[in-house]
Amino acid sequence: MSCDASQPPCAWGPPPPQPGPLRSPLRFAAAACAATAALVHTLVMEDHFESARYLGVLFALYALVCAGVALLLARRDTRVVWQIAAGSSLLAIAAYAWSRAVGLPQIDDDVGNWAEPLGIVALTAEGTLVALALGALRHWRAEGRLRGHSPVLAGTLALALGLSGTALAAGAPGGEHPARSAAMAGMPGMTADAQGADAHWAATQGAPFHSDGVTRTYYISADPVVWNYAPDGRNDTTGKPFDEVADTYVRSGPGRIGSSYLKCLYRGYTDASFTRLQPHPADEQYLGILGPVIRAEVGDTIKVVFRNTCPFPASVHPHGVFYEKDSEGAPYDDGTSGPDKSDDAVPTGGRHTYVWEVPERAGPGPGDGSSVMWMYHSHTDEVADTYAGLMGPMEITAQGMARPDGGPKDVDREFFELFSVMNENNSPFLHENLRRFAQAPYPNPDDEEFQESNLMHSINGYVFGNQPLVTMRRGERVRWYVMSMGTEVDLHTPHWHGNTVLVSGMRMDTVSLLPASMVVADMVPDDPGTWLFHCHVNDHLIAGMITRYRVLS
Ligand SMILES: [Cu+2]
Repeated sequence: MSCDASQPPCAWGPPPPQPGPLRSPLRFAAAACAATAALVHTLVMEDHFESARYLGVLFALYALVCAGVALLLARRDTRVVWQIAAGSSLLAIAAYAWSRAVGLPQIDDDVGNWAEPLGIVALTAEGTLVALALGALRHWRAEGRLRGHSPVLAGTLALALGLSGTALAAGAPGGEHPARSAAMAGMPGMTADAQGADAHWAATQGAPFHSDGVTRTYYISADPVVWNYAPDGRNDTTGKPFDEVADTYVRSGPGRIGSSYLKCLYRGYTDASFTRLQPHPADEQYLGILGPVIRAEVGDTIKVVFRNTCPFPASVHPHGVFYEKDSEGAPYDDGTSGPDKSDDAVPTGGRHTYVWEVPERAGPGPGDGSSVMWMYHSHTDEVADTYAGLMGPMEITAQGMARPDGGPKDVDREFFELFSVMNENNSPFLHENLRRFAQAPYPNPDDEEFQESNLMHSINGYVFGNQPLVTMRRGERVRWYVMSMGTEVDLHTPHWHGNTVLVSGMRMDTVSLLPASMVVADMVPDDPGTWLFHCHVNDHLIAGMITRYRVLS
């Protein structure tokens, strides 16, 4: 048969598309790229299901398509297989770019996250696959030059590259969104990988507690005590007599109570007979109105044998530790009855034994030092009880870190400081205090100036530097436990002159307190001298919330 050049198509014109094999020398390498893309998308499928269901479904479908393409490329070298390979990869690349540039429906936290390691591996595999497919479709043929095992070798190499790249990327720390990783890294004990998250949640506990430590018994009585906020009768921070501002709070006289008030305080006793007060050595006098320091180690059990001699019912309610309903110390409708109510309001002359367990979750967390602070206070009439003075500090030491008394053995000195505007107007003893300490004419209790005179801006129940000086040596490991109680005026900023502290890994010389917040601040003093330690809130500072500490060289 002859050929007429004027009648295309003919043997001399462009050849028609061939349905036969494309014979790309990199067929198996392309299959490896598809397999890599399938693997990467399988690895992140679950996360994407959690983010948005439709995205998880798309990831599953795409992983299936990739796996299919890999198999087909290895077995059937046809134009349509290469077209599917190129098309699906181009779609995936476009979706990736869209998710990073604009964001997908329901998901915008990937915007800007171009450096995700697994994403880069997938993009590389898909980009290579597109390039190989285009090459194969545009007649990039082996033409018999590549024979034997070369295509299989190329495929094996590409697969090895894809698998190792995927493994490296999956283990890379940057596998999360950078902003999310940074935010999580900011949380103590929190890392962005799954293992870190597991460790974080394990540290919050939840398992039943089995005590494997000792039982530490404290004998604590709520006793009526006359308390003087300024026993030295002068301003010890200035070394001078009280000025007019100080007199607002400390001077007694007609219609003014002064610096002494009848209060109800927690006091420690030596045993259940409650006949001998726990000795208060000179270096503990600074504790002032605070109840005895309760110390325990993780694993221990704390037992508080409580007696109430105050003229109103009281309780002991702890923070942080584990208690059952008979040891909570707070009356409310909690569905309990009988013995489970005996802790709520111990009447005058009554007793109750509180049992508190000390599981891991009551002790130091991943970002804490060797001990943490809690408090205990009466919660029968929470407001009146705490203004009466029924508050105390508690510290829990990490397992294996405790001295025999329960305090941390890596600390040389510990100080407990309560910053509170004691509102004596809300004390259950207000009328008794007026009768005992003020002179006639007696004021209307609603009188604003009278009320102001009863706001005792105190540290451990001391004002204007009257707290006994606490002393430490340069280079000692000093742990300060500071807390606040009260109402909206009780936002305090304890500030140390001369030295700095470390709080949760951050250096500061002023810490922030709100009512019932507790902060542990570690100091290794390097600056000997007598230094101010005061609340930095102006109103509080001028009203007497100021004391001093001394560092010996
Ligand atoms: Cu303050």
